[in-house]
Amino acid sequence: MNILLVCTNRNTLPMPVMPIGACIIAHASERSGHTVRLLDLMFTRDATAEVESAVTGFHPDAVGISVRNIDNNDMRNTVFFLDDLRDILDAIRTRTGAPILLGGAALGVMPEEILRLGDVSGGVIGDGETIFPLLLDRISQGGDFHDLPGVACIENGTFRRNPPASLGNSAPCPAPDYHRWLNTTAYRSHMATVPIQTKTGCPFQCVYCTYPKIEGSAYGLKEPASVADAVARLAATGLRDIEIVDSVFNAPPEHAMNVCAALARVKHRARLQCLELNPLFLDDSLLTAMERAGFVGMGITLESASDPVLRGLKKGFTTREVHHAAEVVRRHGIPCAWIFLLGGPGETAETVKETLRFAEKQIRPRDVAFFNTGIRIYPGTELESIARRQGVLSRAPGDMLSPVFYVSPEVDAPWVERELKKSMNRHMNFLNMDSLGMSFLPTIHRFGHRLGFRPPLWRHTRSIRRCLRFAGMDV
Ligand code: B12
Repeated sequence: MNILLVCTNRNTLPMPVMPIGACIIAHASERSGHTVRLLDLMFTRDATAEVESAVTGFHPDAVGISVRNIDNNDMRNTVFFLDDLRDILDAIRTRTGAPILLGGAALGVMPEEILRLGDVSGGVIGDGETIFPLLLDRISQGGDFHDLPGVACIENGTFRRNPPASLGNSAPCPAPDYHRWLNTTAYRSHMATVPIQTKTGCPFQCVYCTYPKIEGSAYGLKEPASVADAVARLAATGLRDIEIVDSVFNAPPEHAMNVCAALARVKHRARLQCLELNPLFLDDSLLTAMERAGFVGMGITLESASDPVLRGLKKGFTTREVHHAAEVVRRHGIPCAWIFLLGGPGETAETVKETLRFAEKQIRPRDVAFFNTGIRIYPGTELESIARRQGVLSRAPGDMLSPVFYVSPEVDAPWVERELKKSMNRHMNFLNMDSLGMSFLPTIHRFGHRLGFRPPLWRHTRSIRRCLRFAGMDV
């Protein structure tokens, strides 16, 4: 069959991200004997026109749509991405009667609401690479596919979904041939990193988080040697800035150590990074292993440095681990981005001050602190129940596709922003959501790339902010 895959993500902030999931699906569909075309809308001028022309010219027997982002998770400058999706689905449906199937992280977060956006045949929640080819087989044989694991649909107006299949451990690490499917030159010139996954699944129970909904809460570990092999292969094709996109890289800790050891054994020439480390499993042996493996950047997702908030968010660690992580990081050379989420359950003026104090005192000037204020509330999360109980949320669960945010009723959001801004004025290595949403950030990325800078660009936050402020900008 002719299979058209459309990647709908056009968001270039904070930088464009390569659609790893869609590339994996494209590869799996081709391996099953189909003729596949992947249309990546990231750098297109007129998305609807591109989609129309692809449908008319390629005559697809099935269309797969990859949907990554619902919104930008930014409470003050909210951008909602799914109006575009509606237009794209309409454009496809008016030109073909072929089944339209959705997939991608956004579908895992709010499947029902997204499936209701257009006239689609269904969607696959979670792992697409095993289910999508099976689903295509059924379509090619004129059969029904609605009993397959992970498939969701709207049937006679009612939402239905099957439990997802478990991927199991020791699967090989998928490393799609990005050059084959994407305009890799455009991505690289925007400082995009090349995604790779060492596992699926997230067993943590952070109250706000959607990761277990998207990937399941049981781990599916990729074989460490195959991760190293994939990294080496990608780097050999010039894709050297590789980012591990696991929900949390260093959990389970033995797996992260095994992956690092496997990476250290091969000569890969890649510059590795990962933005999701849990302080609970962060120690000298991990950072030494990461240094040997070739990491040039890492992120620690603390969210807070105050115990009442860490408890309220159910992070599973305390300020003891937070301070220990800071000590460990100082003993190593890998540049570090510390990620904070202000305004969670239990946040008060005092806890905000405690977190800012931690950042000001414990974070090395050459590292970066990134702060977001206000937490996106997703239906089905514990944060939704907390918000309803506290009277912060009144919208119906089915009405939460357009973004809604939580800020602890015990703290005033504009006050938090002002305190943060004061701290940012004193510390040029601090960033907030305004910094990530700057409309000229893509220009900075392209300029930086031309000058020979390579990801992660946040390593140069202090110099960039100083230059922009010198030019009169309030950043
Ligand atoms: C790593 C990550 C990042 C990294 C990406 C680095 C990189 N080089 O790729 C960084 C930090 C840069 C980032 C940025 C952002 N991210 Co992010 N990110 C993630 C994370 C943790 C993993 C994404 C990933 O690569 N997964 C691995 C791949 C293999 O999975 P996948 O692409 O989803 O594909 C699988 C399935 O979805 C499915 N599938 C995919 N497409 C298709 C198509 C069909 C037809 C089918 C059948 C199946 C299918 O099969 C695939 C293989 O199994 C997810 C959370 C999560 N656990 O998914 C959030 C997530 C995707 N991000 C999210 C958001 C909001 C953002 C930002 C907007 C945040 C911000 N304000 O800056 C930006 C947007 C960036 C952009 N330009 O679009 C949201 C999106 C949903 C939402 N709430 O709107 C998520 C879900 C987290 C959340 N808050 O819930 N992100």
